[in-house]
Amino acid sequence: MDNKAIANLLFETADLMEIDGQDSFRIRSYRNAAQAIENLPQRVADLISEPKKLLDIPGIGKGMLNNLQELFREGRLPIHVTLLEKYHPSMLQLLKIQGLGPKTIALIWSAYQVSDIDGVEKLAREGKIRTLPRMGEKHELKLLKAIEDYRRIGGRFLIDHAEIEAEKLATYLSTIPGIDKITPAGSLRRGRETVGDLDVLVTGKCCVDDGQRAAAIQHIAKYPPLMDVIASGDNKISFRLRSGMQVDVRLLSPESFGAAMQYFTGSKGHNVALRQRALKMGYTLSEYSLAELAGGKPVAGKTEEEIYAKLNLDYIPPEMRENLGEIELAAEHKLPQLLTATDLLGDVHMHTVETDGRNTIEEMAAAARAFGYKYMAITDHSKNLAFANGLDDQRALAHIQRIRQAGDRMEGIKIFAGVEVVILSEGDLDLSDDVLAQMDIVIASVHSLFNQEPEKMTDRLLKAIHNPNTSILGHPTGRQLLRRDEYPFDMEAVLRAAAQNRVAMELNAYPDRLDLSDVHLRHARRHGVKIVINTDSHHTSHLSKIRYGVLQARRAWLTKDDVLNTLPADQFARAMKHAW
Ligand code: DGT
Ligand code: CA
Ligand code: CA
Ligand code: ZN
Repeated sequence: MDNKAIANLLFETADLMEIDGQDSFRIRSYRNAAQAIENLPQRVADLISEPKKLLDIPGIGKGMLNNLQELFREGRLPIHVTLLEKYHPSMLQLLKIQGLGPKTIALIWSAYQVSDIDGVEKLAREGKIRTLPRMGEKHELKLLKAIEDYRRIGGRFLIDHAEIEAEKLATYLSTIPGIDKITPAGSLRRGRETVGDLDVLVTGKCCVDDGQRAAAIQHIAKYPPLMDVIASGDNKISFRLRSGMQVDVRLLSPESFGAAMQYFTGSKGHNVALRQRALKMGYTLSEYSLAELAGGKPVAGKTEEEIYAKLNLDYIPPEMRENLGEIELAAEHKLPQLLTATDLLGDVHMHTVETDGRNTIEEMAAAARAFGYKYMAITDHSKNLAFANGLDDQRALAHIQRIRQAGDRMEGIKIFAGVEVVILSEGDLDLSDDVLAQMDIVIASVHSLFNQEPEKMTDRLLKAIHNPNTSILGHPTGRQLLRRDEYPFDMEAVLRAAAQNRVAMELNAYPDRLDLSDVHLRHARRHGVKIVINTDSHHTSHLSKIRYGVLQARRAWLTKDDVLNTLPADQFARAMKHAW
């Protein structure tokens, strides 16, 4: 079990205890331990045989130590099991509804003994939630909306989560004798921002012989994080992981591996269009091969490249396979030269211990240099973000001075001094103009009051864009994937203003944001708006998340020219002052 899984289990237990009306001190101790474990650099699994070290961690006392030891011994936490028996596992799903916390759930339970989403939705529709203590019609409507949102996005996972699960599974699969290749397909390979289920393709000698294949499938069924097998066949097994994620693994012969990769990478729309093209050219395309219509003789199948080539197409990168015109371009040999990770020369949105980051200026800079960047920027928060200890004018000036001094000492990387300034409710920035004018980079972001009327939000963003100090509009739509929708505003007007004022738009690569989305990025590109891809790192380990941004950029067909942080440092600095 990794730290994240342990922390989740403890958070869940605390929520269930709260629903159960248990002692608040005890509940807090579970939450504290969960938080401590979530942030722990070492793995609890590695420390479990050294109780002293575990007890040294603030938030973990004797009782919690016993819990953890029991968890590793038995694979379960008795109190968690007991509470789930009492309230039914559906309670955990109910806890995932936004705005529905343990307190409200306890209220609902004590009045109606309902512990599942369908049941709560029915109560709300019947007007039976508004009559509960401290509830009203407004709460009831909000709850119905939250349930609707959950249904829409529920069952999907963030791309980094899917990637980690795919890597863990690949490590396990690699121990099967005779295995040669293990590759994720489906939406993960296409780089979609969220992933429904994980599709994993496997090939090698183990997949050819019937007996070996059956043994391999049996082995996969014993994968420790597996919760239950949904279906198992001759060359395929589908199962659910404890995290709730569903996985389809297919074992394929090497002759048809390319055809299978093509088929299972999708998207469905791309595949349908490709199959039509094949038919017109006298072929059939299946998950096994590209074959002649007459006689069925296979002409390609080992690799994707040969399949596309036989169809007179340039190779189409997986990120583009959404049937949005890529097949036509590939036929005319006009596919764009998509941005690659190595095109990026810097990451210019990161935080330090001065506000809510976890590392110092020097540590972030050293990490960025080790990552291979030529430049980077420190852009800590401004004062309106009080919970992040945001900078006021005075601290902001002192901070950029420290950043510049660090830059003078640092070799091999250019450090820009910037700020991530809050866009206030009317569109003003919350640091004074003459302070902002001293920055190399000003990222202006909305961090509060997301519920404004669309017209008001549009005016707010337009005003921020018109501020001559603004270089970049940070995470422009404010969405948080699987959690919070974009705030509504007139994107068209904002893009036009950004293009006119030469203000760049951010592609925030943090996997729970990916903001702008691929769809908006495509739109931005049509308007001639330049993009800056940033991680918004709060820790040195976050820098590598840039790759999720690169994937979205590729999905939006962006090239090096569309992205400002591919420019050399001096040109990039000018671009941050609207000169490009
Ligand atoms: P997801 O899982 O919702 O994030 O999205 P995908 O794209 O991974 O979809 P999934 O897992 O249902 O299927 C994986 C790929 O397999 C899909 O992208 C294309 C292919 N595929 C699945 N079902 C069909 C089908 O009925 N027709 C065609 N042409 N392709 C299919
Ligand atoms: Ca899938
Ligand atoms: Ca699938
Ligand atoms: Zn930030």
